[in-house]
Amino acid sequence: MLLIHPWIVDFAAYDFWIKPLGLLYLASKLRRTGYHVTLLDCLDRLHPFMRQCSPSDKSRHRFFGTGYYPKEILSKPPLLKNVPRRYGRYGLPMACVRNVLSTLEAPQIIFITSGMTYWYPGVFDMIALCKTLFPEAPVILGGIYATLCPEHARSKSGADYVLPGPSIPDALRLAETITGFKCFKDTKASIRPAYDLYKVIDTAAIRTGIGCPFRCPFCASHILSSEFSRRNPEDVFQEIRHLNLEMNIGDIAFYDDALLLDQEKHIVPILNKVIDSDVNVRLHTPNGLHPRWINRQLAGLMFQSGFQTLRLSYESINPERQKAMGMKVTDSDLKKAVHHLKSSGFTSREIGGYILMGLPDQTLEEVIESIFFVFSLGIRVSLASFSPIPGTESWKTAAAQGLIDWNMDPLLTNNSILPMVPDPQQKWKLIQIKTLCAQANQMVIRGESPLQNAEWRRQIRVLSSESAY
Ligand code: B12
Repeated sequence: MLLIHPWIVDFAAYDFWIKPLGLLYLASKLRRTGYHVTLLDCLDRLHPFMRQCSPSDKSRHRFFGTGYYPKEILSKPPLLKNVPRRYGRYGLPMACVRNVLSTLEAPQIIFITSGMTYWYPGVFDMIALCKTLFPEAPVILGGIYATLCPEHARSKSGADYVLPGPSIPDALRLAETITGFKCFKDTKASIRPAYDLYKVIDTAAIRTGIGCPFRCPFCASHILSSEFSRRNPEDVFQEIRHLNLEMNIGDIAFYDDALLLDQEKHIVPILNKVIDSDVNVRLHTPNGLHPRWINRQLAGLMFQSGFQTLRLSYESINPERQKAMGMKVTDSDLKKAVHHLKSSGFTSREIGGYILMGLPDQTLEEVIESIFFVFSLGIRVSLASFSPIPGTESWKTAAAQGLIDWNMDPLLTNNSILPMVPDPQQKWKLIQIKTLCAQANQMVIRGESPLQNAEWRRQIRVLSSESAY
């Protein structure tokens, strides 16, 4: 069985502890039922072939195991031809992937995962390559794009089977049918991602539960998994311990959507176990945390257990917008969370607040006021560009208002192009705001406040005073 995590095809990409968690769970399950499994992760920056095909460049490796990918420039698809940025394929260069694949014995089945919906060109290129190199092997496609855009994937990807959703059991049944191999019965209750398939690995992603009980209008979590369930804290701790002490992994990122919910039964025991053990790991939450649940006790446990990168979901200062998200966070929640985190020992550079920009009904003032508020708390700003996701409430509203087409090509929802901001001038201003925020974050890192910097304030204010959209 050959399992593949294809490239990212986009205008920009950065490795924030990206690992194909779903595919690694599938690998583990396939192995336990008796198959021989090989992994090709095109986004593995430590892949031994990466150095051969793309000479090592130290600057690619940055803090805590994150970093840049090599990029091969591609011509833009016609739908994106007017975007004034360079489009490309991120990850192991094509020649390198061909080399890796040509050393393999022909697989019986190829399983391919998929990430963001608008990264589908990388998936299609991989399927085409597999069909050329291994014409006999059926290709099974799963993952996020396959779940959110199943019809698109079925009609256009070239995969033999598209399995949307949490489809690992379906994939096992299909493998049995295709190969005629009678699988072993897998009796073990817990399953772990097969990280040992990497030759060299220094970071990992972990999920302590699936789904999310909230229904934020812009988020697809409930479509990807309709149930919300959590793993046993002891099982999660054992996984962290194994990754850290047996695999020597120093950085672990949580991929959960609601990590802190029901903390006394979940994250508190997990962190207590980490603190009371010989585990020595840096923990990160690239996916935002709910600030309301960060109290003094939890902040202390997070500090002691080794959290290094904390991203708090704030989204916006606009009270109407906060209401539309079910009051999941208020200004005072964010303020209190930051206070507890800082009193526990976290510094400004370690904490960031997510702000959404580029929403269809959002003014520039809303974005700027949200930025000012987050900087007033002495933490960094992480600006997330809004992109409508098929099946979400935001998608339905935008389609009903005629802002997007129901059958819109996923490429047009790329967050880099701010798809819900039609006016090029407004787009340009938001990009300027992003650049100014990056400069301001550097000030925060140096211990300065951007709000005390008159020139910075002037530059950002000029953008808002010109016009709102
Ligand atoms: C962790 C995460 C990230 C990580 C990176 C993850 C990655 N590997 O790429 C970080 C924090 C960096 C990130 C960033 C962003 N993310 Co994000 N992220 C997630 C999150 C929370 C989890 C994804 C995940 O790995 N899940 C864990 C594994 C186990 O699940 P899975 O891969 O889906 O696999 C399951 C099945 O699909 C199946 N499966 C998987 N592969 C295969 C293969 C086969 C063959 C089979 C049979 C089955 C199968 O098995 C698994 C078990 O059921 C999802 C939300 C969610 N709940 O899934 C959002 C999500 C994917 N992100 C989303 C967004 C919008 C973003 C951002 C654009 C946010 C922003 N505006 O800045 C950025 C952009 C990233 C970029 N351009 O680089 C959207 C998707 C948007 C889209 N159009 O596709 C999601 C759905 C969240 C949302 N808002 O609704 N993200």
